[in-house]
Formats: sequence, structure tokens, C-alpha cells
Amino acid sequence: MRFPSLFVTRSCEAVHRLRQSSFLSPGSALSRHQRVSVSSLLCTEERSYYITTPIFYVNASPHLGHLYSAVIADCLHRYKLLQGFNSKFATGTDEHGLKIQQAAEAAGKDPLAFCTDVSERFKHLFSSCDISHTDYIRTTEPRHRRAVEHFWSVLWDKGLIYKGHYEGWYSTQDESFLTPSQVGDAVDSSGKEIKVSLESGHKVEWMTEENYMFRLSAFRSQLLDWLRGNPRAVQPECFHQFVLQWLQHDLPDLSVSRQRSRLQWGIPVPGDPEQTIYVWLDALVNYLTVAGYPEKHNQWWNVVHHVVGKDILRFHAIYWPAFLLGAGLPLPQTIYVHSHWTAEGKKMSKSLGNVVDPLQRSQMFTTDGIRYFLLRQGVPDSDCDYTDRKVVKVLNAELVDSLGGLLNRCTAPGLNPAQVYPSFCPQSFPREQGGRAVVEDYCMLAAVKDLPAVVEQHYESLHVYKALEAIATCVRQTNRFVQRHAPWKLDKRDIKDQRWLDTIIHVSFECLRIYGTLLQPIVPELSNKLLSRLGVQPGERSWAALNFLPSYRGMECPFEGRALGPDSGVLFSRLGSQNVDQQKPNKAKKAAKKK
Ligand code: ME8
Repeated sequence: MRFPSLFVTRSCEAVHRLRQSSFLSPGSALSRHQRVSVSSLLCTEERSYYITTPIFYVNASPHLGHLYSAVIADCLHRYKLLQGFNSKFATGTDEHGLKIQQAAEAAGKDPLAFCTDVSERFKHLFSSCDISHTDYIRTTEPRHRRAVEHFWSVLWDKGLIYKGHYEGWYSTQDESFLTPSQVGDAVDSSGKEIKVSLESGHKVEWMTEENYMFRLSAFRSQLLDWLRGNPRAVQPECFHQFVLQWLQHDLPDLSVSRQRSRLQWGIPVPGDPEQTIYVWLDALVNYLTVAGYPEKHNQWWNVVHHVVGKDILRFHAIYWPAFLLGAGLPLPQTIYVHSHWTAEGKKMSKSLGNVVDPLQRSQMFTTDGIRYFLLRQGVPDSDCDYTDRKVVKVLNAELVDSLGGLLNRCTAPGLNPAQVYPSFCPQSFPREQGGRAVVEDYCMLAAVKDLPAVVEQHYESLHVYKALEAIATCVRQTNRFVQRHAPWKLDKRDIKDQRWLDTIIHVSFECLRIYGTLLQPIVPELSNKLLSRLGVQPGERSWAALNFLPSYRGMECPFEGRALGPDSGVLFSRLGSQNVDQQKPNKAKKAAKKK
């Protein structure tokens, strides 16, 4: 039996075609083409949403991949808040297990003190990067122990856990049991032959132990039914297919405890202090703990969505749903899976010295800069390569030149001496032909009008990079619109020219307002700066308030005549070559120093 590997860098993106914005010719009424977004229809009653990241191991400091998962979840959380949802967002640290026990021993520290130290580093990174989690869970907390003990007892009472004998392969690095078909041969750095996990490449050891087993085998057909009946349960589609393929094979029962003599750092099995609960069962229950399990979890548990890396898909899409089915609880609504970041083409690893430090990068490129880059370049379906050079290029092109340039042009005192949101003139830009607008301008209006629905669709399917691509395309269109009509050449003494100038700025501001609103989940600080400069108040920044260019449709525009915000500073500062020298592997840096 061979499992399909997730660790091949290739794109398996399903062809995901969006409805193209229809060309809006002069003369066609924009309102006829309006699409009412799903969100605005649903906005009246309060809806709940619950999003989680994996909880991260505290055996090492956070790296870029951890921040990536957190930024994705943060983006979905902020997006749901903008849509009027009551959203809960949990992240945290996974602190039990052999790996942590060994890391604390190696550091010569008490395990809890060791965990607290590293957990604080994750917390600090997240607060520095505007991760707006509403709960931060540590598996060493008493509320979590209670939840795990209860969960275990439910499975036990249902006869789904039995005492057995486990003999097989175990990877401490992955904290994972493996079947013989998941294991292969390799040679370690000293030339010794070893066995490794085919999926992660980590070393495995043979283990034989008395412990508790979970009747995983009993859930195979239920899991298949769930996945077949919910084709969007695991997204993107390629990962859904991986799980279905895994389930074509036998599903052996799963060992869910370790002997206490080998693993002390964990939650003891209720009623059997000689055994410690398997760290993955312990860790997965964190999602329930945050929801209020066992007493009051329903509100959140019915709307839970997980963001995970592809390395832990099996745990989330097979073990976790099986545990939940066993405990009689609803299954997650969506498991969003993302691929991995490599650094300069190589897997990030301590031994190669090429682990990208996310905190340092957020300081170098700003919080918004690193968030934008990760979400703009991160493709969930395939691995992505990180280089500082790419960050500089992307941010300078899209945030400095394109978006920043557009704002700069339209707020420049030369064009806008009164520093207001100017009026729209329907005669200059009529719904019917005959004004000063040209075909491309109508096209742009149609694209920006459609943009919120396009972005919504991409956010929902975790293709955030496509949402950002769509926004960047519209920003370029708006820049071309300004360029095409060169408002700086108009004669301000001529009333018609002045009205047309105001209209150009008004339309550009309306575009910028839409971009700023849609970008809030990605770059909260930059969006705030942009919207504040346009005079858009905090209460006017929700999805429901988008309402692009009402004046064009003969409706009142609340922004017309309003004073611009006072902060006329640059939207995003240009990054220079000093920002690209950081990314050298430690070894290379040391060698360079010696010279
Ligand atoms: O697996 N690129 O924790 P962990 C992108 N504690 N994302 C990456 C990445 C990379 N190179 N490396 C890691 C665990 N990640 C368990 C989880 S959940 C109940 C328990 C991200 O510290 C990605 O989300 O090894 C991956 O799944 C996670 O960090 C693994 O973090």
C-alpha cells in the first residue's frame, strides 16, 4: 500500500473559473448588472463563525510558516467581522508530548517553564503582526485538561477505546504512528541506515507497548460518506482528493496513549495513571476547549473552520473527524489546507540555517508588508519560495507604486487644493454615452463594481492571492483611468473642466475606498491609513457599506464634500536594497564574517 505524497512541489489547483465581469458598455444601466452579494443579504441577523490555526509546538521558535497559518486565519476572521459575523478566532501552543519533553530536558529546564517561555514568543510574534485572535490556548491549561479528560471518557464510555498492544513505527518529530507502507529507508548524516517517514522524511523508531487503542477502523465508511457528501469540506480541492485516496486503504486502529514510564509530559489517561494520552488526541481537542467544551460549545462548534498546513492534513481530516464522530459531535465545516514555504528553494530547517525569522521580517518590511507578501504570494495548492528580494519587488510594485501612487496623485494639493472628497458630475460621466468618459472607463466601473463579489468568492475558497490579484488589477485600471484623462492638464478656470476634474477624482476616491475596505483583512494598518485619508469613518468600512459610486446611479454619496483626513504621509515607504541582504544562511554569514 502506498500513500500519495503531499510533499511534491507541484500545483494541483483545480480550474476555478470565476464569472468574468461583463463588459459594461456606455448606455447600459449599471444597476441592471448589479449583483447583490450573498453577504449583504445575510447581514441582518447575527451569525457566528469560528476559525482556528494549528496550535504550534513549543520545541523551537516560531518561523515564517507559523506566521503564514496565523495570517491566513486572521484574514478570514477579519473578513467575517466585516461581513457582520460574530467571529471567534483561536490560536495557541501545543505543549505536551515526547518532543517537548525531550526539548525541555535538552535545555535543562522545567517543562512548564520551558513551554511558557516559547509560548510567549509565539504570542509576541502574533501581537507584533496584528493577529487579532480572540483566544490563545495552551494545552497545559486546566480548562484544556478538563476538556480532554471529558472527551476521553465519552469515547471510553461508548466502547471506542480499548486496551491493546501496539507494535509499529513511531516518529517523535511528527508525534505520529506509521504503518509499514508509510516508512522507507534512508541514511543519516553519519552514514548510518535508518528508517524514515515517507511523508515528512523524519526518522522513525520501532516501538512496542501496551496502550489504549481507538477504533479508527470502524469509521472509514462514515468518513468517506462525509467527504463525498461535502465536497467543500477539505479545501482546496486537491487536498480533498488526497484524503479520499488515503481512505481507499485500510484504516488501522490508532494507538491513543503512551506508557507513563516513557512519556510523563502529558495528560494521564482517566482512571489509569500508568498511561499518558497521545499528544495528538490531546492537541486536537484544543479546538473544543476554546469553544467551551464540555458545557457550552454548541454555538461555536457548529460553525468551526480549521486552517492547517498540508503536513497535518491526515490528523485533521481523518483522525479528528473520526474522534468527533465517535464522540457524537458535528464535524468541522471546512478544513482549509495550505502548502509550505521554502527558503531560497530549500526546505527551511535549523541544520541548514535557513529558517526565516518572521519577527525580524515583520520589522524589516513592516507588519502590513509581510502580511501582504505572504497572502499575495502564498498559493495554498502548491509550495512557495520565500526570498527577501521578492518581498521588496512585490511591495514596491503594488503597495508603493500602484496603490500608494494612486492615492498620492488624487490627494495632491495641486489637483485637490480644497482637500475634500469632490463631487461627481453626471453630465461628465453619464450612464448613457455623451459625456467625457470613454469605453475603458465604463469597463473599469464594471470591474470595480464586481470586485467585492470576486474577492468574497476567493476569500471563501482560501485563494486569497487571487483576491489580491483581482484588487491589484483594478488598482492598475484606476491608475490608467487617471493617466488617460490627465486631470492635471485640465483648465481649472473653466467650469466644465473643473467638474470633469472633480469627477475623475471622485471616481478614483470611490475606487480607493473599495480597495481600502476590501484590503482591511490583509493589511489592517495600511487600510486604516488609506480610509482615514479619504475621510471614511470607522462605521463606514464594513462589507455592507461598500456601495460603489452611488452618485453614478443617481443616489446620494455620503462622502461628497467631506474634508479629507489630515495624514498626508506616504501610504507605504519604498523598500531599498538594504532590505535584501538579510537572507543569508547562518553558515554562509559566519563564513563571510571570518573572511
Ligand atoms: O504540527 N510553511 O505543530 P507545528 C507553511 N502541534 N506553514 C508551515 C511551515 C512551512 N514551511 N512549517 C510549519 C504541529 N507550518 C502540531 C499541530 S494542531 C491540533 C497541532 C505551519 O509547530 C503549518 O500550519 O509543527 C503546519 O501545519 C504547522 O505550522 C505545524 O506546526
